[in-house]
Amino acid sequence: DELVEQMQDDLYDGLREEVIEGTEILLKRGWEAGDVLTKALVGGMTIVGIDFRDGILFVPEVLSSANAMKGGMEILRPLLSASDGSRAGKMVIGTVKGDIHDIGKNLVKMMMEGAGFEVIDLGINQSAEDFFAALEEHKPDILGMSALLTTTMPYMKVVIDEMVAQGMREDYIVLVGGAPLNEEFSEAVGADAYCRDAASAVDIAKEQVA
Ligand code: B1M
Repeated sequence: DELVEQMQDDLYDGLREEVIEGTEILLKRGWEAGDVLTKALVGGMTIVGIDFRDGILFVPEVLSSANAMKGGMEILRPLLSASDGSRAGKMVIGTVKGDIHDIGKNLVKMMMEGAGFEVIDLGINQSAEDFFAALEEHKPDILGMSALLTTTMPYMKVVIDEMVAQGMREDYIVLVGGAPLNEEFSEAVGADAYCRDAASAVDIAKEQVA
């Protein structure tokens, strides 16, 4: 599709208004919100990621792309989080200490809300103490942690070890996610499950809470 390619280019170039407009046009053409998200937005960000890795794009450019992607996500948000009002469960989620990537986490939040979960989003750069304060306050079923860096993902183990030490590990389902993680890692740090993407986070959360 030509428009999808154009949107991926616009996302690459950090053109927020154009990405918003493209999102609106695809929806008007009858596209499902989830398809606009994966094909146009996530697809575009994947290309950005490759050129970022290869030193073709730098932080300021990637920030503009992230900002453009968030513009599109704002349009999709009400469609993806059109909850049926039922309460599937409660989740506290945040990106771990030292890590400021939040697009994936925001997506998980949106899709979980769409599936009827109540989600308390702590934001980025969350320490174990921050997580514990939120668990204490909100008493969720699930603790979700996100990490996008190989240097920050070990912090998930710090949080989980501390939960064990404080005798509260069994009180929560711990789900982890982020591009550099895998099932093996999730098991090694003592999480209940690894979530490959936002859709599988929803499936796994439903399964685990039931
Ligand atoms: Co960063 N960055 N970045 N970056 N960045 C990566 C992660 C990187 C892979 C790029 C690369 O080199 N190819 C690389 C990490 C390499 C590594 O660790 N081995 C990297 C680097 C190196 C860095 C900096 C260190 C660069 C620098 O400063 N020199 C720096 C670190 C800053 C910090 O955190 N301390 C940095 C900064 C940034 C920006 C600020 C410019 C920007 C972030 C903006 C923002 O988030 N607001 C940015 C971006 C955008 C990226 C890439 C290009 C895209 C990430 C993204 O949003 N993907 C990324 C390359 C890549 O991943 N291909 C990269 C789209 C998103 C929908 O996917 O986040 O994977 P994702 O989330 C998915 C799943 O993983 C899962 O579901 C989501 C939806 O399907 N999921 C969960 C995620 N979290 C979950 C939690 C759950 C469940 C599922 O809980 C239950």
